[in-house]
Amino acid sequence: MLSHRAGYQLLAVSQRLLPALPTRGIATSLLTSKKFNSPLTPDEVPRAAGFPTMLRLPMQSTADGLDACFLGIPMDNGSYAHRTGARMGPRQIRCESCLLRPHNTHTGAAPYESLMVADVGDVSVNVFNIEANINIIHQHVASIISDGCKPLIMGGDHTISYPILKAMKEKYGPVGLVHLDAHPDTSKTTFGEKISNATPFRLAAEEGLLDCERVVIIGLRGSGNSPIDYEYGRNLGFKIVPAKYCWYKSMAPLMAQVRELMGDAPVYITFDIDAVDPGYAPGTGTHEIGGLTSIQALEIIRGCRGMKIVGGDLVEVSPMFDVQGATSILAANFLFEMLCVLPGVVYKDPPGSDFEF
Ligand SMILES: [Mn+2]
Repeated sequence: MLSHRAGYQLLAVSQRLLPALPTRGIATSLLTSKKFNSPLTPDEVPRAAGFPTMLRLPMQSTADGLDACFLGIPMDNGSYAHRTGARMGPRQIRCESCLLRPHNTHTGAAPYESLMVADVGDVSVNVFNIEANINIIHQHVASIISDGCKPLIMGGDHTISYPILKAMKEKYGPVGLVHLDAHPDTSKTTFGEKISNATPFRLAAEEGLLDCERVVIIGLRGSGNSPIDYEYGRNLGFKIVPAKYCWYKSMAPLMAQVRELMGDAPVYITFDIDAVDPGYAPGTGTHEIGGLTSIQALEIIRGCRGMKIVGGDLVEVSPMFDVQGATSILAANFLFEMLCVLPGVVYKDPPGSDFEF
């Protein structure tokens, strides 16, 4: 497995070749006494250089010593969409994530001064066998969370949330769920099969993986298979927020209510990129018009601050249908925002506006 050491070597080489460059103490802090991992900055190594780890973080093969990690699950053989390709999501999100910087200037979050974070690579999935993948993903995630590391997971199609939630339930008990999606993903079967990206939350509910009264689905819309597509979850206690109730509004008041509902118990975030309008997120399999804006999605993730978040995923980015990487850049930003709301992240005063309006 490739290590971040290569990045350090690049750094050392560049500083030998360019001694006049201001170093601002970066080299010594990175190589010696840094308490937490830091992403490479473009002052050290240009964005187009080096290995494209998530957010330019160091890479390691296990979650040892980590408070949080980024994990890829490049699986799309559970996809029910006619536009597949989400297996390429983790790779493209990592590539586009090289744009991001370490501080969340707009919320004040300083995740790399608060948590030990790294990219722990990808789950080696079986490209032919969905049932095998359920076990592979379950066991892999279980090993990552065994010491309390909080995984932020890049899909992959939405099937992956089912085995992830199996691992979460074993560690934390039934979890609350903040679920952003155009679709409820609670179908009984697809093509007679019980496991697909249309069924993960029915399976999770059937197996007791969810604290159903603390499940909130935001962004539902589009044509349906029946007039009662949303009723399966609702009958179990899921809270439903169809997209039309979000139109023209800030999500901050909604999230205040969601935080109250979630209380102090564990919460998992699952974010299907198709919750966002295809105008912002074209690179996905199942477009539905009238979706959330990128601003509303930010408000929802930022509104999760204060919850006992134990992990999250962002799924269904399909780079082949992406326009100039826009969806992957959006996904990279949303995953960074999820990192920023994990418990323990320190916040500093963000810059205000000089006008109130
Ligand atoms: Mn979904």
